[in-house]
Amino acid sequence: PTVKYEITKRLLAANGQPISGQQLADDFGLSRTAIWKHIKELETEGFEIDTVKKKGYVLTSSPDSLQAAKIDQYLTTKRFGRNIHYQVTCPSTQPIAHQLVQAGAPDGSVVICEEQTAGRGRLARAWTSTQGKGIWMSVIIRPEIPPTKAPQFTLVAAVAVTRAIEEVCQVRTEIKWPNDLLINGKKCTGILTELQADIDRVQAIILGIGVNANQHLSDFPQEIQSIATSIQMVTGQPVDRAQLVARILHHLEIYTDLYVKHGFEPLKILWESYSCTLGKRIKAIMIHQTIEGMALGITNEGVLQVKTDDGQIHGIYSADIEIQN
Ligand code: BTX
Repeated sequence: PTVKYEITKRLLAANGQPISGQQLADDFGLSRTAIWKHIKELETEGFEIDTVKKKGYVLTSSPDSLQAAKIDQYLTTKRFGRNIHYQVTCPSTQPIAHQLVQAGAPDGSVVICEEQTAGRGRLARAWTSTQGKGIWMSVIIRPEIPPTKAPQFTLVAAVAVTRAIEEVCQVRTEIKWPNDLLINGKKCTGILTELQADIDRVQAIILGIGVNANQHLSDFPQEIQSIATSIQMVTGQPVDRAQLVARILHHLEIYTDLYVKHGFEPLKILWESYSCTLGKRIKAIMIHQTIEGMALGITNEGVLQVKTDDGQIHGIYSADIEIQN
């Protein structure tokens, strides 16, 4: 961690109380001028800092950003989010996370940004990631599981994000199998699970999570305005994104550990309670095939069971789902 990061953390933790420049200088073994330079830099990043004579620096307001120090103040985890790579803008957080996996980044590392210029969904689709309005992050998870179990992580993540949104924003999202979270039938979150693996062992799961937090309708491109929504559009309240990130990581760590220890079964009940897919007539659109029928449930492996009109039951591993009423 850099000195600037440590100073930011101290200012945030001081809760509006002054921190003496001399104290900071002593603690970091720097001159007071060096500290002052860091303070000036923070001001250019949107932190408002008053200098109170003989008392020191007072943080009066901080920018709505997702830099590590902002998330850190809410973190309750042991591993997840303890190593945050923050960028203001990037094409996509996924390739950066893939590179960090190669470089040995530890379990729970996070890549997060304010804006993605080439955010991606599944099957090379685009994910709109407007500057400062959402949560665009990739979490590196290194579970001891075989590669065949990796797709279930999408479901584990869906439960974690649903619970976090419910707790921080007081709004209930529904999970549309496998990877969408909806509010009032519109998409507010997408999850993209990617993998680096050997034949028999997962090296890392790179879990891409995109949450629409504070967009207004006009922030979305025209072509998705009828299918997308943000939390603020529903609740009317701005979302504290840093707090929501910390809560997502909180649940993600707990559920990852639960999953690695006991498998998907204990999470299945939670997943089902949030699902809007089960018990409905659906169309499952796959690359080579489309299946229409009743969504009966998911197996202990997270496979969707669909019963077609001829009475046959099909196991679906990956598809786009249309819910028919
Ligand atoms: P998906 O393939 O299920 O959804 C992509 C589709 O969703 C698009 O084709 C479009 O119709 C619609 N869409 C695009 N942007 C949005 C949006 N902001 N809100 C609602 N609907 C939208 C879902 O893929 C997986 C998305 C993962 C995004 C994260 S963000 C951090 C990480 N980095 C990255 O590039 N992707 C992941």
